[in-house]
Amino acid sequence: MITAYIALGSNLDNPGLQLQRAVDDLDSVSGIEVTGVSKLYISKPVGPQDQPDYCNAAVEIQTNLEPLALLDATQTIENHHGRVRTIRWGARTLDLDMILYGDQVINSERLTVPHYQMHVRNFVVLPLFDINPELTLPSGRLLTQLKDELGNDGIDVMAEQYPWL
Ligand code: A4P
Ligand code: MG
Repeated sequence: MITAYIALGSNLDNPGLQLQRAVDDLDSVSGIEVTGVSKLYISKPVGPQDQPDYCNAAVEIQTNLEPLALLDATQTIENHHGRVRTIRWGARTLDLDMILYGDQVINSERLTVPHYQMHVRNFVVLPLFDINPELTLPSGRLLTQLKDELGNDGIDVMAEQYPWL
């Protein structure tokens, strides 16, 4: 079993509920068990500003799926949530990003892990910190250090304890 971390984001069609359902969807995949869930956050959009605020969260999972099989599973869930891919960084019903997969570094056509934007996004780092404040990245950097650097600009807690709603 590998411990992996998935970041969740949504800013369309009842975002909080989209994320709550996505946690349950992930847990019901064969080969994935959700073992930690962050607080639920609301955050200002990064990228195009003419879109609604986002709900963001993260989960810790134990999985026996290989990285690409895990990506297939998360993309299937995105599609079931009515995800339509149009504008880069544009509005979406559900975005599931693989942030960490054990301590592996992956650079393939379909997959970059750790996620290439994680160290500039407090809406990814704060939820991970809720679940595992001791986390160390494959590079050796401490999550707690990233969290201090990024601060709390543009992000607030919406709900503390899962189930959030
Ligand atoms: N891909 C490569 N690495 C990964 C990975 N680690 N996890 C590939 C998931 N996918 C990965 O993703 C495009 C391709 O990236 C996939 O087909 C996969 O093979 P996508 O989800 O289809 O496209 P996207 O989400 O529009 O692009 P991208 O770059 O993933 O966008 P982001 O970075 O997810 O940005 N503001 C706030 N406040 N909160 C947010 O959650 N999210 C975004 C989306 C913008 N602004 C935001 C938020
Ligand atoms: Mg994405």
